[in-house]
Amino acid sequence: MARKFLVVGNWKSNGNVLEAMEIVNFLNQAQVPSQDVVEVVVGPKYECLLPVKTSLRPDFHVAAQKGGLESGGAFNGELSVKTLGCLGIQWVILKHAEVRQLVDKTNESAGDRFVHALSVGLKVVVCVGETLEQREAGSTMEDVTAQAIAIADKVSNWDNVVLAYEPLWATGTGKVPTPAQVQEVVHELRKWIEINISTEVAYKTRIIYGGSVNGANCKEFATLPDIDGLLVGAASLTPEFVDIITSAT
Ligand code: G2H
Repeated sequence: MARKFLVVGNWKSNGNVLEAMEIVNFLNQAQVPSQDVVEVVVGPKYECLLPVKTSLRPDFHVAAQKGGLESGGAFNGELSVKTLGCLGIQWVILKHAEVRQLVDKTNESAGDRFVHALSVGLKVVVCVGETLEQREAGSTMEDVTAQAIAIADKVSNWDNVVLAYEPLWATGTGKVPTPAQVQEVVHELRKWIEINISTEVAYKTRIIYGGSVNGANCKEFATLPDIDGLLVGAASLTPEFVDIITSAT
């Protein structure tokens, strides 16, 4: 089965409920390819999850931007995966580049969240990517595969895992890698999966690209041979996102 193109809009901590509803309004009216061709997911911040989930068209899905505690308890302010399930949320984004830089700094730190999310059937987008220093030092693949190893150590079934290659230096910065740079890393990552996990997992696991994607550059990333979708930050807050959804077709 071919890998279905996936477009994830990561709204980060932007906006309030009213602004989220404005985005929902233009998404609900958008003419986009059917969900058999392109899968669309949007990730509002926590307080917007339920309003967005209840108002968004049913062929688009909603992701939390964190969540991974198994259930309730004395974890002030944390989100449990069971709560996400009750809200009808089917996706979670973990280890986003900015989270990796500021909060969950080690490769291993999202491990339990990851396991809990998968155990309740959530689909997980997990981000990997190098810093500018690592790229300049020539250790990009070493760093990306170290992050992939920390994920692979926790996963036995890859059906609900999407990897996002998200170079830290291109995230929220407006700095854009060349398509060739993205293809090179993603191709190597898929090869690594094939050698270290299995050919089947390498073939079926979607790897998407994130980092300053916009309406003008989306097509050149969307059409790369090893890219199965896009993770979009700033541009997912604007109607440009609709062009990005259609970029693979
Ligand atoms: C980075 C992306 C999505 P931006 O992957 O989080 O953000 O498109 O703003 O760089």
